Amino acid sequence: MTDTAALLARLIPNLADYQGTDLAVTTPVDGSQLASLKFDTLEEVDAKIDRSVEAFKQWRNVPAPRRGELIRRFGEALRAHKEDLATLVTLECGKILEEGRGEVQEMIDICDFAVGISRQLYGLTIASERPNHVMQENWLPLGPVGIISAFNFPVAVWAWNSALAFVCGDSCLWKPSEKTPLTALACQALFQKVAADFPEAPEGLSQVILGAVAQGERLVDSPKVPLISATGSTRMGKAVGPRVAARFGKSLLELGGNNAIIVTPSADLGVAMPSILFGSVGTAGQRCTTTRRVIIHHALVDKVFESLKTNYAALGANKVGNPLEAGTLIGPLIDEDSFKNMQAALDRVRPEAVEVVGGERTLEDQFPGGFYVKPAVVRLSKQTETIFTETFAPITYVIPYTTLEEALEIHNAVPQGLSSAIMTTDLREAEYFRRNSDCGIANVNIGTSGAEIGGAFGGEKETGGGRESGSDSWKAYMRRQTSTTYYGADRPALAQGITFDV
Ligand code: UN1
Repeated sequence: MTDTAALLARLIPNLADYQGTDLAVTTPVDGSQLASLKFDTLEEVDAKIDRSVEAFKQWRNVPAPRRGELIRRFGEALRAHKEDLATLVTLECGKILEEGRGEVQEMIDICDFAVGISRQLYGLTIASERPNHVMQENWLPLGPVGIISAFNFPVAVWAWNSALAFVCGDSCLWKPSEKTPLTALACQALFQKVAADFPEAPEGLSQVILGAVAQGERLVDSPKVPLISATGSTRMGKAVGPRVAARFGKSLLELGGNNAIIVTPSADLGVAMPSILFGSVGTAGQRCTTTRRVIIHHALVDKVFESLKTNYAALGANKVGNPLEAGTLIGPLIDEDSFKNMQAALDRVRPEAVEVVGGERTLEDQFPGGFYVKPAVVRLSKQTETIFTETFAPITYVIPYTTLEEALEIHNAVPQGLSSAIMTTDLREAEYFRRNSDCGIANVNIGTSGAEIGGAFGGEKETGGGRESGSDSWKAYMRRQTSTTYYGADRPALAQGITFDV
């Protein structure tokens, strides 16, 4: 049994400072209350933004490798508190403890990556067309970064953004999901502890904003916050993107997915099946990278569907349960609304489906306040627009195809473009898929979810176009400046060969 009060006291020693009556924080495990919090008023949001501006003015002048040292120490603190933080992630968002640990590991990994990046914020030297001139491109700190995060990766996605933003010289304002504020307060407390022992870290370098839509909008609309990085539904992104654009801010959007795995006749099913299962039902279908569609060659579709049915029935019967207990593979949905959305999606598709298996609520007696479901697999004879919207629940749609060209057409027909995969042992099929998938992520013989931090993460179309985490995503947190220097002593030449003799 987890002693929740002791866990919270260890992770958030100042929890009393946040107590209030605006928000009852409950656990999806059984619906019981974990804490009751107050929201920031809009004036408090403004004051936090102003503090963030002041913090930025100091932090941007700290040498980047020193900024990296702060993140190295934060990574160490995460290592020391990994088990506690993973347990709180599980309690607050319901993912199984093993995945809670994976989420904290993802934070540790991005801290390590950011430490390396802190010594590699490279610009360019560019050949000038003029004598005795040199051109440079420099990357400079950007300013306060607003981070809006979702419940399903309550801490890792913040860390992707903040670890990079901090080494880039920015300050951060974090508006966590109302469903998962405690994990944010825990990270904030850990960060504050590390920053307190770091003389160059200004007060207000990292701040959490507690609130709902109004507080989020205040942050999004502030011209003092040059970058808003928002993770959530496409609906949320459609509200945030234009608001940030209206004030000429930059936005980094990570929105919905409708990810598919294509299973070709040459697929090794021993490789394919575990990837399909983890991608589809892992995290109870609540990842933006969850496999929602499996597009299977018609020669294999009966066999794979039967195998999925057998596996889903076994999972539904034995592996759904308390996410804190070892052996559980599928925890609860986040809340009742999510359960209703899942049922509504199944009801919509039922008239079009060849067969629907699973999807029922389970463990109601044991957890009357928790929403546990058996994973559902739906066989379709063809893809229809009914499944074009993302449902954040474990529903897998099976769709047959005949030619690989047709498979890619089915694949790309949805409005989202986050993650994709093909199961094949044929090099030509793999390369055709990579070149034709319209997603930001295109994997071969690996599922759609569970990306490593080293690659750029994000997607096209309604997924929002943002890239965060690895590769050169750090550039989103800096501003680019082009600078030309003349080091000659004669009258300097003008570009384009212009003469202008006064
Ligand atoms: C998300 O669901 O918002 O690739 C992020 C993955 C994880 C991150 C998911 N590394 O599934």
